[in-house]
Amino acid sequence: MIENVTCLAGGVGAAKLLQGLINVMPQENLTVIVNVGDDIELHGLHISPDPDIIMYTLASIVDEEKGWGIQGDTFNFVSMLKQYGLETWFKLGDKDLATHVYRTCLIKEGVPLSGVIQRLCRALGLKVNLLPVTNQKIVPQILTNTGKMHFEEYLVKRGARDRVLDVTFEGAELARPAPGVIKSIQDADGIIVCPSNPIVSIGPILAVKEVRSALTETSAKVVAISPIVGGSTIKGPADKLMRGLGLDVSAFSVASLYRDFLDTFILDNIDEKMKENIAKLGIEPIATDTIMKSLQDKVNLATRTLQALL
Ligand code: FO1
Repeated sequence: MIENVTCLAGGVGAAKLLQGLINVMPQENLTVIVNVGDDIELHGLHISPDPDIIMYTLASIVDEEKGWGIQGDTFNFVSMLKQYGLETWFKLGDKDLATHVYRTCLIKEGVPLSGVIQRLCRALGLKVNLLPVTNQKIVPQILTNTGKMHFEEYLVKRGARDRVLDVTFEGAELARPAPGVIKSIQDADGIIVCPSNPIVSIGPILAVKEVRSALTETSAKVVAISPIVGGSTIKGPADKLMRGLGLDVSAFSVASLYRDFLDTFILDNIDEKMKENIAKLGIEPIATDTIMKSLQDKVNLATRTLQALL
């Protein structure tokens, strides 16, 4: 019987699966370990994209079309910043701004990121247990042909146009798992690696001390869903990052990255032919429809994933 489920999650792709999961299981039994490697300080504010995307999505206030930010939000703040000649490449909506201001105030008062996320979740009526993988900084540095930069600068400011040469995680050695993270892996009846960017979303989570070993040691089944379908990403730059690191851009390549702790890998029907090679890694392959457009798609994939945990 699968009661307590722990997920490893990044941003948009993970949020869609989680939306399906909370429709088929109690939120109280769902723990989400979320990437904080996209976090960035802009305009003196602590911005935390992946936790915010998950919270807004589960609270049904996310801008569905973009996958981030708050639906119907206005952008008066950034247009006034522009008038002052400040950089506005990262579009902060006016309602979204409240989240960054509140988070920054709490952090200034000494509240750890885990406490901030807990307060935001409760205020948004969420019962899911959302944990940052660490309360410290772990910042992916994208080394490109034009220099080293923050992931958001690479993706948003420069439109992922630079050639990726390497990705490193600044602060990984010192980053400790946030309270409850390791325990949520050890106590889980099942673990899901969401369809997120394996390099800069799941990568930073796995880079935090003890997380990877907890995943290899747990008796619970670990199931991942491929973020790569038919050799490309649904959204985001995972394909460019993988190619830059000399990795094949394929479902098989993602399964190989997780092979030391993975039991089952869910890939899209379009990649059915990869099942045999994935099985040779000692991982059970499951082919299904993994494209999540409608809520029903999300519920179907969530249901299929929970079945795979049995
Ligand atoms: N992505 C963009 O492509 N452009 C933006 O202006 C932008 C603003 C933004 C503001 C808040 C937030 O939580 C996310 C935002 N994102 C934006 C998404 C973000 O860059 C990435 O999608 C995630 O970091 C990937 O997980």
